[in-house]
Amino acid sequence: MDKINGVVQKKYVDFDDFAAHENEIVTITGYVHRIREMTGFSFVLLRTARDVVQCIYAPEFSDYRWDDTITENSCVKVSGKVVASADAKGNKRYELQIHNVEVLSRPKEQSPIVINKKQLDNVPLDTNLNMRPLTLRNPRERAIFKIQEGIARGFRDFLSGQNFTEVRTPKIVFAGAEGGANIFKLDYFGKQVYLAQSPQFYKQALVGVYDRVFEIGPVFRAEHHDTSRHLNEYISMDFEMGYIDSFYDIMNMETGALKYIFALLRKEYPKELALLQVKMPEITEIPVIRFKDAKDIIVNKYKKKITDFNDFEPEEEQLMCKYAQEQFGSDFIFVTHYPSKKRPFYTMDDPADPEYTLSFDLLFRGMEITTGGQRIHDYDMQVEKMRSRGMKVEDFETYLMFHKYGAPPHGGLGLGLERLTMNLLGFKNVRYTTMFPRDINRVTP
Ligand code: AMO
Repeated sequence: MDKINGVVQKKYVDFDDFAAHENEIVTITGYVHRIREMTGFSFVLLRTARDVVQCIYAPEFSDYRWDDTITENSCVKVSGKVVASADAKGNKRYELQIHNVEVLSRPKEQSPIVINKKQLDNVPLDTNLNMRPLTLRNPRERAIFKIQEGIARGFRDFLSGQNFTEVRTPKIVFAGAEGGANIFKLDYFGKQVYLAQSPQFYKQALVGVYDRVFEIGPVFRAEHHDTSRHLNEYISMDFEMGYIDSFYDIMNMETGALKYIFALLRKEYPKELALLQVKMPEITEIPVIRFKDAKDIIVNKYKKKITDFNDFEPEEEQLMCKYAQEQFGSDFIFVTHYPSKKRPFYTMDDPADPEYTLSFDLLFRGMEITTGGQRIHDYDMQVEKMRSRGMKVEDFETYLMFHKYGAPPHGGLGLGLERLTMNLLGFKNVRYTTMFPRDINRVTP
């Protein structure tokens, strides 16, 4: 009988290990990315999981003879000798002198678009998204999502180190947590239910269990407009923490998480950062401004006419980011004390001025990436606020169990992963930083 012992042997060498194998024969696997025939030899670029490795075929390296039927996008196993060379700038690098190529599979057709350059040249966004399984193979495209992986990983690592428990909450829910019309309704065996707009109710309940929780998961918003910053499904990085002194604890925790994330990217994702020419933000401290004061600055300094006194328009977010850059040299700015009218029912009003809330947004390079704040933890206060908003309290019985049976002062936030990635990498449309976007016109691939 066969038995499996769980010992996973590394079968092939990674490009990162080439230095340790200089002048040795190794085997690597990957896609044939590009073949360039020269006089007497050929460059064969091999696309491995994270690199494009330069391999060289020449008859003098071995008895192996190049098979002319090998095309780009063939999956191959290449053996050869690791040799040191220099790139155009004279930096040491490694390449592989081919001794053998084993073809594992061949593409049925040639790729309809050119993906084997550093970047997708002149491919319209729509085509890029229509052909995601293919376009994501482009080194620059895949680097976007490698960096995104690093962001989520940093968020998780940092919070785990701060005694947060990772949780997973349902996405089919009994009620919308965030209000507004952007909720997807679902027929659930004849009963109307919804797709979760956020894990809000659950993360609050779990503060009563673990004190500190976080979740990285999909949330759903039925956005009726086609904008460059809204998706119908996005990844929300949420946390919620109990026993806070004020919502400043939340902003501090987020600032710590961001510092950690950027340090992790610098350390472990330098290839992708270089490929995408990312301008990394430097965070020491993040300036904080009240919503009311921000509106004054927008009017007085930037001479903009305000049309919405309770929220920011996208252009106003841009102006506040400009202000943060000019005044503090910061890519980030926290805006606090948003008007109560525009914040969800669970938000704690400011006892000093109940028209405003103990809440905040974080703006980054021109756009809101986070909403957070302190929540109501007192049962009567929460019920009262729900009633004042015309909500049917009976419908929220299970949500209110948390408040009814004892809740600590607490708060948290939701950080949009695609938006953070978008503004970090300098894209103008959030679809570029969404692997398989869902918007009003798109549910495929
Ligand atoms: P909010 O609704 O402001 O707050 O969402 C939090 C963050 O999620 C991102 N985001 C979106 N990203 C892409 N497409 C969308 N349609 C979209 N909508 C929102 C933004 C935003 O800042 N429960 C609260 C958070 C909390 O207080 O804990 C909430 O969901 O980056």
